[in-house]
Amino acid sequence: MKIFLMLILAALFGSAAVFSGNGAAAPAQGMRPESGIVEGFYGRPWTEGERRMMLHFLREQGMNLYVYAPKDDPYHREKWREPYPLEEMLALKRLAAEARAVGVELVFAVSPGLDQRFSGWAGEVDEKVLLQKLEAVHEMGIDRFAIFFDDIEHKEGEAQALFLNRLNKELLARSLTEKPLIVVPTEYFLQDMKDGSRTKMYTREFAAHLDSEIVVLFTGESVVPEGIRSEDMTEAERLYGRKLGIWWNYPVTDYLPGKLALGPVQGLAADVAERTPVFLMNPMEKPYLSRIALATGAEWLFSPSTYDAEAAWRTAIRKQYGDLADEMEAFALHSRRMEKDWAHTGAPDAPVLKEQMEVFWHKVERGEEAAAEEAELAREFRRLKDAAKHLEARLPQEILAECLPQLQLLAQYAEAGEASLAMVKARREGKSAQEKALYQRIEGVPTQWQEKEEPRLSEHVLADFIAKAKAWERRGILQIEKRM
Ligand code: 14T
Repeated sequence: MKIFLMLILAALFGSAAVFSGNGAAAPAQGMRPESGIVEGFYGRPWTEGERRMMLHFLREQGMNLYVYAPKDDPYHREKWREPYPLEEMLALKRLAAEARAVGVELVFAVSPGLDQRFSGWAGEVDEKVLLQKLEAVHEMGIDRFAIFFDDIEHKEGEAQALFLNRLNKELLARSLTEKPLIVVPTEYFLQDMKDGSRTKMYTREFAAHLDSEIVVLFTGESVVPEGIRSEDMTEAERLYGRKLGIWWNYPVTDYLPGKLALGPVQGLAADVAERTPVFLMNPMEKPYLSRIALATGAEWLFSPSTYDAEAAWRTAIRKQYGDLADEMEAFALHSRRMEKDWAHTGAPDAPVLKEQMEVFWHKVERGEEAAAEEAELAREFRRLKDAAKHLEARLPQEILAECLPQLQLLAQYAEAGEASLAMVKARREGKSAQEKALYQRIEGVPTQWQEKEEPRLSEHVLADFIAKAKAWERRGILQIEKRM
């Protein structure tokens, strides 16, 4: 009887090990893909403490991968040939130990593509140097590796693939790892894979030569897309001739660091979760505030067909912010959408309030009675101002340090919103001195931005409301001057 039970257990765990050992295969029926984050943003790499916090957080969310790939760690990318200094080596060792203790797998990535050479003697030298680097990292207790070729000039598909195949084999042969490499090709989104003959050639050559067990990551139709449709996945799978892992670029904000991505993960088709072997989210430079989006991403991955982004978002905030949840939700609602020429993603900022504001201005501009709308907006501005003040006083300092400028901007917008309402009312009541004084209170409030680093939020809602109020007042003044 005992032996029989052991046989069943061995069969169960044995087969699970076979599947989880092969990252390239589609997840077996009913098996969860591997999941977690890729610390893969441009900007200040996280501290050791932040990374430890994140390891624990991932485990709590049921995720199991942490890919180490900070673009601005010089030893990851620019100075990839150089070994880590002792201090940083030891920090990696401590992190690897923590990851093991927590039950999250730490994957170490190198991005050698800026100047790696693939042929001749120089090619051999670079390959040796890279292997030595991974060997040193392995000695620190890390036994899974990744190579990223994103964001580089030269794309030599065949040379990259042949190099990756050799490296993959060598790592396995030397027992530095038991799992195939994870890689990002130079064309990692659909527009690039398909556009132009030159680029098409890269993907074809890379795919044709790359060993089928190597795991390729994909971001969707663009670097930062609205979502991933089932068809996008099918097409990219066809182009790369394998199931693809996902590198999801939300809540990352490196291309617009003045805005915080505090919304839910959304736009990912349910069957994407069932087809991908690996789901990785690229977070913000701000690890604590990244947890809202990351928690929703985990929720999507584990219940893709019933996933409700808005509900998951509220739940994540409840869980993470306890008795500050109402205030945090009010704040976060104004900082979800990421938009910048080539990047468009995330849930809209405060869409209901935006509608109410549009109704208000519509009526005001026609000289119609808007008392109900005005009262409603006044209540909302008051609530936002209180929330901002409350959060500024009560948020744990490590979280406050990540959002103080944006919280202050929220308070400033809420106050300017109140002033705007009062200004409209003063005009109606013919109190022109008061109207003018109120205008002066909103005049200097920022509603346009020069630098991507400048704090911003609610661009199309609160900022837009203040901008409209300014324009409305200026038009009014012009008309009065004309009559004089
Ligand atoms: F490897 C990739 F999947 C990827 O997304 N690479 C980078 C990533 O490190 C960065 O955090 C992310 C968001 O900015 O986008 C990729 O980097 C780019 C790509 C661009 F097309 C940065 C600027 C670009 F114009």
